[in-house]
Amino acid sequence: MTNQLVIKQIETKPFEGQKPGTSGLRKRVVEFEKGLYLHNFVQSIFNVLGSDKLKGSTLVVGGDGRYFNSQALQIIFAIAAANGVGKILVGQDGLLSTPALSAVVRARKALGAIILTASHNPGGKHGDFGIKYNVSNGGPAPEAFTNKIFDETKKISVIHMADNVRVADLSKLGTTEWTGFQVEVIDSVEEYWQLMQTVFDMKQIKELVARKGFVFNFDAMSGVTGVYAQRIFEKELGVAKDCLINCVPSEDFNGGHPDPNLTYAPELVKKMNAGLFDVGCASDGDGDRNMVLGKRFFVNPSDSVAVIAANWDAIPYFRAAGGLKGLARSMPTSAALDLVATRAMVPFFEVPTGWKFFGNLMDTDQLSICGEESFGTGSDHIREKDGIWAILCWLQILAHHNKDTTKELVSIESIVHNHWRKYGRNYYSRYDYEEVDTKLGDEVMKQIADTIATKSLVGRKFTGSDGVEYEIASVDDFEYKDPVDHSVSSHQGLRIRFKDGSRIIFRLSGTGSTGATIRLYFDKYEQRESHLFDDTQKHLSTLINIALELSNLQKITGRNEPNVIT
Ligand code: VG1
Ligand code: CO
Repeated sequence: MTNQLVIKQIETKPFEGQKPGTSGLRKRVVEFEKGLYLHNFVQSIFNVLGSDKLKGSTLVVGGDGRYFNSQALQIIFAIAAANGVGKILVGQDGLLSTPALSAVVRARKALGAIILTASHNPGGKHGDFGIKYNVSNGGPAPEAFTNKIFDETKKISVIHMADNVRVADLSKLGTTEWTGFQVEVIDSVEEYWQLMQTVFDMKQIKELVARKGFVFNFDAMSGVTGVYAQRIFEKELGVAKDCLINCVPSEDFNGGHPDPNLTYAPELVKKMNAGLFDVGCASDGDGDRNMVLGKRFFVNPSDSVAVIAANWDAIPYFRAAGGLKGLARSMPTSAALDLVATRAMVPFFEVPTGWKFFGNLMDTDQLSICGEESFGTGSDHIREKDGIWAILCWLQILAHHNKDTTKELVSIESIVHNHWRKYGRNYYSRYDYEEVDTKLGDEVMKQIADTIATKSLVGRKFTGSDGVEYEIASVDDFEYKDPVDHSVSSHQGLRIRFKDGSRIIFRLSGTGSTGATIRLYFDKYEQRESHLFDDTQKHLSTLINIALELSNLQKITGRNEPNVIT
């Protein structure tokens, strides 16, 4: 006989500020630990879904293993049971990378998923925690849905929760049952690995890995992808164990900042700069971001998606699909991908920041490959960006260019250089000013928004130290109308565009948990062969100076330098 559910109604009061940002609700752990804070948000998700949809439904749940993951999972199980959910699929040890979770939702035709992660934000007791709802296509809930969740959090008064639902051991695969409700612990990697085998030619990648003298290194940054790397890179593809670093998921990411960029992945960057390996890769806490490095060479994420798109025919998945359906990038991402779309003569889309904006295009077969400058790359094999997939893409492209193993290795650097020679190069950089006082952050944005609103900037000319003249062609506040559901998203970034196509963009981050993070993005196209290999910061210095002058950022915030330069 199975256990009857013992369901209780718990009275609650709204918490302020439970508004999901770019990618779910992210706050300090101490916030989430406050009384019914998490309960309120979870019940609000279920209130939006409604009892009809929930009855007997399947939900996928998992997280990146950060502090509070295990407690949060048990709370979610108990609330789900009381709200009529029929089955929960949870990753072993509570772990599922964001892309793997998306894959499981699609493979199992689940109603949706709850992801527990604050992605690249630090974890641990004093770090961040986060929660995000994904819908039945496996992708992040659209804005209309997250707005409804927020509305519910403002009026919530009762939580439905089962008193006797607890899964004693999340490390053991298998099902625990109650009457009308079950929790199945699934292998965190298996279904994702099944999918990856339909996307790539694993045999070819395996041969590259085995190539004499070829060295590949992967840094999981103590996030969830350690589990995936051990299974996929080591067990399936034969990468040596000591080439996988920080591959044991840790509650506080070993005190690190699990953000795969030049600042926060110093161990790998140092080794790559020393020329120790041919390929070095890293991914973030929840496994949806990726960084790719060649020997002494950094692949800018905006270039990365462009090169993958230009080399689609190296990847079996796109060959099977008959080529590219379309390409897309987030607005602040460099325009390198646009050039690939033009040459390939496929539809191209520019969407606001955040992966949720790609979903509709993929669901309507208009989009194959997309990316964001923030180390996010993906395709329509799932509905999230996918770190391991991006790395496998690069390995496949390398394998494709190195079929003749008797010749010298065609390196990542040479593949990118050839890409620039063919398409021209978008010099690109992003400056992040983190944890700025919220008021000051708003002031910077207001000042630039006001200037933009007057349009007085149009026609203004600046001359750089190199004598090159920059003339402002247009200024606006980016607004996006979804071509599929026609929903409108406003205030998605302030843009200054120049006559030569160069761009400066100002945006406030929507993923931080404290203060404001101001992001400045710079993009400049260069076609002259003699200028294809300049230093990025030097090449962009005029644009950078224009941005700082127009925004008054340094004076208002008192910050002379950004925290992170990408
Ligand atoms: C950042 C990135 C954005 C990305 C988002 C979620 O958002 O800029 O491109 O989609 O993080 O990524 P924001 O609002 O802070 O600029 V993740 O890996 O944190 O889920
Ligand atoms: Co992430």
